[in-house]
Parts: sequence; structure tokens; C-alpha cells
Amino acid sequence: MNVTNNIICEGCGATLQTEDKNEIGFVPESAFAKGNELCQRCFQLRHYNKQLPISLDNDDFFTLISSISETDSLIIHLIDIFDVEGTLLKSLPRIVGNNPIVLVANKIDLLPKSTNKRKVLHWLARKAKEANIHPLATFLISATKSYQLDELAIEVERLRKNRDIYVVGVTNVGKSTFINQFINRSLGEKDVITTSYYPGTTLGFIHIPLNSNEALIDTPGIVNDEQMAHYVSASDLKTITPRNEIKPRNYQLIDKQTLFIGGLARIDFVKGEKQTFVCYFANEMPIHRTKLANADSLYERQIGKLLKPPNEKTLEKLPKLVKHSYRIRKPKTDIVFPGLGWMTILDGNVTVDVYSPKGIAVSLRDSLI
Ligand SMILES: Nc1nc2c(ncn2[C@@H]2O[C@H](COP(=O)(O)OP(=O)(O)OP(=O)(O)O)[C@@H](O)[C@H]2O)c(=O)[nH]1
Ligand SMILES: [Mg+2]
Repeated sequence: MNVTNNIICEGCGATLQTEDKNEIGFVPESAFAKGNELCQRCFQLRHYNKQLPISLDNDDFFTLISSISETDSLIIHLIDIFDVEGTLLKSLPRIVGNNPIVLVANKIDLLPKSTNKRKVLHWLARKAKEANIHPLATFLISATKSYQLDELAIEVERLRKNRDIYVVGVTNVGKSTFINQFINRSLGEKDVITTSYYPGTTLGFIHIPLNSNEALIDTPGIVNDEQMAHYVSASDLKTITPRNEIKPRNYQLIDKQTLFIGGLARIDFVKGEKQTFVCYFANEMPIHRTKLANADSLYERQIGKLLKPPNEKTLEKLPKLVKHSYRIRKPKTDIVFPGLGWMTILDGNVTVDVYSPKGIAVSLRDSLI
């Protein structure tokens, strides 16, 4: 018998249940009887940093999140500045209806300190417009480093006009971390909601009261199948996810040279004048330069060894690398590997072959920095 009476796990928002340990919200009956209102998965994540596999149905989540479109609320659309292509939701209007939006790009601490933030804001405004998102305001923040959080709080309080606020975005952009900061600042409580470096942490709506009537609401992340995070093992995900300020790495390349980003991506400089390729990847991400003529055989021999990540676990599920050819004319163009990083081609006028795991769409853009 399930004895939990529709109580919600305070860590992830799943409805607690004592019956099926493979389903979300499971809590052992004995723990629940002792007053534990954290599901087993959140408990394991918090105390042992252990990720329990769970079965998720993405359609159910989409239906749940889309119910926001029927509310009268203010939306904070949180995106990850390190993966704008993968996290700026073109499907946002379908999810939030006509509710007004504040666009918030998180993890700004990852960009080099010298980055011109005003330019990034302009760049982001263009991107939002292309995605048919028309925000009332746009912010660059860091939830972990508490950058611009006060400014955002003031603006949101002004805009919300006695409405609830829903924080909506792709998995892993930092929604729960952001809300925890808010709780910490307003109520002094720490780490109320479970967060993790792995996607799919929050599983239901979590209401944080703003006053007796309205709430700030955390939501489960929307799954984007094109995110690299879904194709790599937990330990590889740690390596590819930058944790602090990215130090750009410059490679002076001549044509017929190749760069490997671990073994997860590859770029062949096919044609063009000698120039600098500026690489923005996690600082721990190994980059290898080789001659184009040797690249295929190096990959065959060294994938998972010299060229890592992927480790063995990732290799089991990693799709094959596929090639896209680009003729890039414009100077200062970024080649983006969503979730992994990007490289800026400074001078332009090059032909490159770019490889990424099948299903992870490479794209070009005017340089972010
Ligand atoms: N560098 C950096 N990392 C951040 C920031 N905010 C969150 N993170 C990290 O991003 C990861 C995901 O954070 P969560 O708060 O769990 O993300 P979420 O959007 O709630 O994820 P789901 O619940 O899966 O949708 C964690 O490893 C966080 O530490 C930030 O401002 N800067
Ligand atoms: Mg979350």
C-alpha cells in the first residue's frame, strides 16, 4: 500500500511513493515513517553523489510543463551561455503560451573575464529574435557566483505584477541552482532543491512561496536529445562540462592539419591561409593537433586512449562521428559543438570538414566573444 498521500519530494518535486523502487519518487516505507520527505534518488545524490537510474517518459514531462501555458504567470527562461544553441527553446511559446518572458543566460562565469558583456547581450537579443522569443528583459547571470542576482530579483519583482514565476528551460541549465540561491538569500536556507551535473534532476513542479499568494516555481528540464550530455558517461560528462572560467586556447593552423577535441569532435583545415583557431572548451578537455593525412588512422588507433573522452562507457553509447563540410567566408565565425564548446575562426576564408557524433548538430554563428 502506498502511504505517502501525495506528498512531494522536496528535492526533485516527484510525488513520493513507497511501492516501486525503479519509479521516480520512491522512498522506503521505514524512511518515510521517520518523517523523511526526500526520495531515495535525491538522498543518494546529496549524500553519496550517486546517480540512480530512473525511467522517464519525456512526453509526460512535456505535457506537465506545457500546462504552464494555461497559467497567468511570468516566465524566466533560463539558458546556458555555454550552450545557447542547445538551450534557447524554439518551442518556448508552445510551453508557456502568451505569458511574458524574461530571458536569463546563466553560467556567465564560464566566459573569459575580459568578455564584453554588453556585446554578449546584443548578440543574445539577436539570437532570441531568431528563435521568435521576445523577452521583456534580458540578463546575464551566474547562479553559482551570485552575479547579477539582486538586479534580476528587483526587475522580476517589478515585472511579475502579483503573478507566479515559473523558471523554465532545458535540463542542466541551472534552474534549481538559481532557485536555491534565491531561497538562500530570502530565507537563509541552503540547498533546499536537489541539483546535479547530470541532466534530468528535477522531476516535478516545486513551489517556493514568494508571499501568501504567489510562488516561484522550479520545473523539470526540457530534454534536448541533441545535448552531448545524453551520449557520454557520468565521468566523461564531468570532464567536458567546464566548471570555471574557460581559458581560450589558440592554435595556429596551416591547411591540411587536424584538431581533435578529445575523441568527441574533429576539425580538418582543408583549405585556406594559415590562421588562428581559438578553442573554447573545458580547460580539462584535451585537444590534439595532427596532420590531416594521419588523422583517420590516429582516430582508429587512439579513440578512447590518447583521444579521450570518450572513455569505455561512453564508447558503448556514442554515435559515430559524421562529417559536415563548410566553406566559411566571414571572419570571426564560431563553429559550435553544442554542449562541448566552440572554436572561433579569426580570419575566415577557409574550407573545413567538421566531425561530431551523429545527432549532435554542429552549427556556425557570428562569434560570441
Ligand atoms: N559554472 C556554472 N555552473 C552552474 C551555474 N548554475 C548551475 N551550474 C551547474 O549546472 C549543473 C546543473 O544545475 P541544476 O541546477 O541541477 O540544473 P537544472 O536546470 O535544475 O537541471 P534539471 O533539474 O535537470 O532540469 C550543476 O552542476 C550546477 O552546479 C553557474 O552559474 N555557473
Ligand atoms: Mg533542476
